[in-house]
Amino acid sequence: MKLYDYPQAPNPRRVNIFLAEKGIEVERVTIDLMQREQLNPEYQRKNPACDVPMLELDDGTCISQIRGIVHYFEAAHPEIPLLGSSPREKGLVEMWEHLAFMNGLLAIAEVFRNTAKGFADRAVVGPHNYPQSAELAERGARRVPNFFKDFDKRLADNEYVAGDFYSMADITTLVSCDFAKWIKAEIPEECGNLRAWYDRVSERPAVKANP
Ligand SMILES: N[C@@H](CCC(=O)N[C@@H](CS)C(=O)NCC(=O)O)C(=O)O
Repeated sequence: MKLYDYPQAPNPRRVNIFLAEKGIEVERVTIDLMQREQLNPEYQRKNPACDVPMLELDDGTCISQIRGIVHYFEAAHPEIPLLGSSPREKGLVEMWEHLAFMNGLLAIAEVFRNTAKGFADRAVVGPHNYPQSAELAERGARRVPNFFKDFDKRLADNEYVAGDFYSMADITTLVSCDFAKWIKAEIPEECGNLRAWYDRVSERPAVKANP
């Protein structure tokens, strides 16, 4: 089994923290995004989405998309559940992880990918090239403070993002908060609940091992 990885990037970091929390070791192959190795024909044959992370099983099956990868590992290694235990918990983890990805990580990516020089023709992840859009960058910049506020509100009454247990929803929210620094956005002072949660989860060994 091999995990195609680029640990400097936010999305692979989500899976790397998840695996570290579960204590799972996997052989890694680096796909250098700076060299655009994700677009090499050989990699594209394995992963038509042209992104990282991607998991290749010993029988040659290739699973990309973080949801696919974490569900594979959760089913194969159910101990230390990170996608919830009961039906209620599983539903809440899916809900809050998806919201963190859509309204946090993707809002930040909307700014980053539509402004960073090296992404002039690569505003969207995948096999197709798209030009940058100043309007999307501007919209993303308006969405990011709302992500912080909405998650601050959620954490006013909950110890963790999905409830009273640590989960993949925390991992994606944490990675989004760190990714925000790439566009010079920080958790605002007034978001005290989110800040306290951020400080707490940042201390976890799995997070520290995957900075
Ligand atoms: N929706 C994907 C996101 C993966 C993704 O966006 N990965 C980025 C790195 S953070 C990537 O591979 N980028 C390739 C590129 O920029 O062309 C997932 O859930 O796995």
